[in-house]
Amino acid sequence: MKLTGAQILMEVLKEEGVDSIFGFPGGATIDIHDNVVKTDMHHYLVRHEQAAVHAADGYARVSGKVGVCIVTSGPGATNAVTGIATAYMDSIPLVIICGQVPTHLIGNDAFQEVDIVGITRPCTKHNYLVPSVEDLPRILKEAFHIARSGRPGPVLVDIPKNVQQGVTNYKPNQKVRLKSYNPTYKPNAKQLQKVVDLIKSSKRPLIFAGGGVLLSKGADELTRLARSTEIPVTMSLMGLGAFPGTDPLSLGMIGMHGTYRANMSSGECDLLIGIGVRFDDRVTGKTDCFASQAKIVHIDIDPTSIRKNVPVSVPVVGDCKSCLEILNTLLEDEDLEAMKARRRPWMEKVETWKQQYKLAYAQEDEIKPQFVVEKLYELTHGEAIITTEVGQNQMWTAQYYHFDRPRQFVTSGGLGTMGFGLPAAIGAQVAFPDALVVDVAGDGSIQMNIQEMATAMQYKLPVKVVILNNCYLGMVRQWQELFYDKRYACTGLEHAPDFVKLAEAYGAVGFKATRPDEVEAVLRQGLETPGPVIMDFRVSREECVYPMVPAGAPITEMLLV
Ligand SMILES: Cc1ncc(C[n+]2csc(CCOP(=O)(O)OP(=O)(O)O)c2C)c(N)n1
Repeated sequence: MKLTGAQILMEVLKEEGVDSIFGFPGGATIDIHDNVVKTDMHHYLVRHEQAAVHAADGYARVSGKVGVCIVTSGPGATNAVTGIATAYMDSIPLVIICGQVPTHLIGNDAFQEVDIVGITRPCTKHNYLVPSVEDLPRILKEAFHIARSGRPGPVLVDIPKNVQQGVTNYKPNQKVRLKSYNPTYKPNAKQLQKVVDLIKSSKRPLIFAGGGVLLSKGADELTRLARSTEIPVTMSLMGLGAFPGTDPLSLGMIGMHGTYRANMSSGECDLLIGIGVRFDDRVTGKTDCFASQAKIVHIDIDPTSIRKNVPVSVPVVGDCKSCLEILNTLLEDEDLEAMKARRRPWMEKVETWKQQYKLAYAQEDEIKPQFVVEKLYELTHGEAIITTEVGQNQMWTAQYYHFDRPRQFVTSGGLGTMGFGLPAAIGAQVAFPDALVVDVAGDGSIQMNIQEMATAMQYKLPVKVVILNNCYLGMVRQWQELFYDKRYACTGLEHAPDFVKLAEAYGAVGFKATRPDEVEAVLRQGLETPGPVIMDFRVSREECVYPMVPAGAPITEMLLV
């Protein structure tokens, strides 16, 4: 059948099962947007392109599907870059469709022309400038395939206007043939046998799980492995939810703001099994000292991430879920009871660390931010989908909201993008319209994409925003307090909008709490009020996130209060 480029795009999106698209139009996408509204797909018009990408990203993180967004050429495309880099760092599958000036104008400084393929080369898994309408179906199919397979990531497709308008013969459901791209899903059995041998001989093992476990949908297999062998589990920020946070074997988050027990365990374990992790510097601290007594096993689908940051004794390249399945099967033949008995002293030690330093704060006259997150956890029974902005709000959420299931916690881990949380919450709410979706925000970050309240209102997406309002760029202020003699350079946010009135200006509802005894009532009201809500909690201004490992120090050297 003969179709235009824009029509072909719709056909491929339908074939790929796309039901929701986030976008912002321009001259270079008029043909595409004109066709989107002729389909059954829902298009969500955001107020800024960065938000379109974050919303598609939030949608992808909670649903496990590929997120899709459409932005126009030039400023539309450059506005999208932060969102693309955010998804790239966290390995989130996205297809970003960009409008581009007609092919004959490319390279001529045409109106709203920018080399977005060049700009995004280092922050996309792959990207394409579509040279002709004949190439479009193949490229689109490849884009989806690359985005979701192997280590997932964002793929950008830049489509010139004449390609959108050009006509060609379209054959549905074309097969993808990419000779040079073959991710290794199936692990090497011998390597996994080595892992089993190490588990058998280890006296002090520790599992370190990351976002790769969630991306591979391997959380159940991880839980089985940990429970059958009774190995304690710590998680990276991106891995929270890969293993139930309330399980007795969970040590919580590791790293710069990790728990005492997790960080100490990593320092003293003799075997560290890293699964779907990057060994990011926020996790390892001083790398020479990280897990220095341990043999390190690294299981990952991306061979290039293995040995990138830490030395590894046993590398295993493969899909995390498949690797965990095989490990579980191999372990069925082992004497697990004897193994557990040998490790009793280790488990006792871990338990002592657990009791020695619990996450703690003192709720006094002012509202403590930790108290707000704890109450939120209590009132939502730990069941909400939580997104965060970036900063202290993000770390307190990671520490005090205990994530028991996969894809419940949505946060910008790798890039640490302020302004991520609200649009990501919108995307998550689109994926799960009936779920309670809450963005925990700082007063700084929320102002980076607050305009998306309008999007939430327009599409009746009842996201709730909890602002931990300390009138500071709190996380930076914390560093200034601890390492710069309290010189709070450029971090004061004394002038802020009245968030209650701002909510109302968007047609939403706002609440404010200034005293600890108001926290519960405001949360209850806010969560029960239909539609989008902003809750402004005036929290203790100079509260710090603890534990904290100073940058570059070993992670066992924590500042505890
Ligand atoms: C786009 C962007 N700009 C700057 C930063 C650096 N940064 C990291 S945390 C932080 C402070 C965030 O302040 P706020 O949103 O008020 O949250 P709080 O730390 O107070 O909870 C800043 C400025 C960043 N992560 N992202």
